[in-house]
Amino acid sequence: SGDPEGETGVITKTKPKTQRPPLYKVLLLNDDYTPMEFVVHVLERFFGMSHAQAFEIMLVVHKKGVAVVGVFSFEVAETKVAQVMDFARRHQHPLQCTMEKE
Ligand code: TYC
Repeated sequence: SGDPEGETGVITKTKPKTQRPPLYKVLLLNDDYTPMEFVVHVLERFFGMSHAQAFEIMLVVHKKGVAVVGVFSFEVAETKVAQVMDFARRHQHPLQCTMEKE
């Protein structure tokens, strides 16, 4: 009694858990028809990549079938997916972009 740390003399600290929002991966999928240059343009335009970076990631998708192109909050990820899907549709390319919880 009279011991705020209990009777053992061992001090235990409780760390307040800071709440972080969940993050979402935005994925780009390969297909046989979307031109490589169009995909590079999408990565530059919507994901702020340099031309070299965009070309590199485009080749990863082309060879492996899918790649993570960015990690964002739910709202930003949702917006990126919608922007890419709309841009691809307007240009009549079958490019697919999706998101998944990290
Ligand atoms: N496979 C396409 C082609 O050969 C290029 C491509 C790359 C398409 C990445 C989609 O997400 C993609 N023209």
